[in-house]
Amino acid sequence: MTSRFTASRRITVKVRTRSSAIIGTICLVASLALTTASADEPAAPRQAAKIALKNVAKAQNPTAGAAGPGGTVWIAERAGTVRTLDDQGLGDPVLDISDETTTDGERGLLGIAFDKDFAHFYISFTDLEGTSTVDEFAVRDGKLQPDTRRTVLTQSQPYSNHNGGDIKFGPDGYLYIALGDGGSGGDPHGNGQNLDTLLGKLLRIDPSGGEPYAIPPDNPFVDDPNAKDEIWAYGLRNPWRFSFDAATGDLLIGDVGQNDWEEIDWAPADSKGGENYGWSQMEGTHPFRGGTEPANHVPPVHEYDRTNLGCSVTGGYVYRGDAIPDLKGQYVFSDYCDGTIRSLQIENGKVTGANDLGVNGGEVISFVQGGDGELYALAIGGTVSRIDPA
Ligand SMILES: [Ca+2]
Repeated sequence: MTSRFTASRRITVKVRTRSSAIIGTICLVASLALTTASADEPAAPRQAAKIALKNVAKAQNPTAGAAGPGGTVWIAERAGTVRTLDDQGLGDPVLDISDETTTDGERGLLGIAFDKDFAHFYISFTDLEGTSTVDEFAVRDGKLQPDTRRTVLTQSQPYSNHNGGDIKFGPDGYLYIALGDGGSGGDPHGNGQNLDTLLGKLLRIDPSGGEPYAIPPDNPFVDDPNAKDEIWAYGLRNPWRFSFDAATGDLLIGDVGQNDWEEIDWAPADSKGGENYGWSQMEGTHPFRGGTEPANHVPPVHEYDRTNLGCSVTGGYVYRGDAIPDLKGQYVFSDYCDGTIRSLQIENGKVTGANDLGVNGGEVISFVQGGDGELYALAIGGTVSRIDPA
């Protein structure tokens, strides 16, 4: 089991060879399909976009980020600070909770998010007991209002790892919260498949609809007395980073594997929720330790093994910026242990192309989508890079 924050980077000279072989196979299949191509055939895979990483700032162990008001990008630092990136670089902290969190295990300040119109700001962190915590601040004139801070949701953690921690607002205006299976290894408590715990789940709540929050009435398990009402999707191990496609609303989750398989999960924008992504009966598309595939298992849209491609997937975003036309509509992601920036072309929930974008972002811990749709890669060592055209 690889700890997200301590794994050393591996040298991966075989990556390009392997990726080219995959792309070659896909191209062959696509060209054979051309003879019978019709409107509902998947689009032919595109060539890899040419990108470069532009170093725009140095942060202190950045873990997460969010598009902020006024074209800014807000960066969360693991030890508990939040700083704002603008044309002048990274400013002084606008928030400091460093006396309320620790950085042991996989703990720290792990996620930040704004709601629509930047009215509220949310932080996701582990507290001094390791409890996953989501707090809210009101935002006025682009500034946090410290005296409005309140705790929205907490979840105690049996172990220091697999906290998940990402938070994002969906296109439906609800707050989604990713929680890992609670940790250790192999999901010893069976949390992934247990609908009576928030661990190993993607949650969906309405933080403005009640105190401390309301349950959206169409959440998938509200009528099931044996399931937590907050649950949107389950069977997740450590959904460290997830995102919604800014154009389509589709959901993409990077779920970190146990020993063998890293996976990207996908759900369409019109999903009613309730997806079972399989953990810990399944690791990717493979039964885990003799597990039985659940009848409702939603397999990953993409998985990769750990022989050369990494050991801890870092979920990213579907690129919807303007700077790199060839990258438009492609899902950009990486791996913490490998650092290569990669992209997937996804059509109707099927991967139709996979590219190695030929640049390495170091220990890529997270991606951030700016308000203009451009993407940033965060390396835990501190580098904040914008993904630019080459
Ligand atoms: Ca899975």
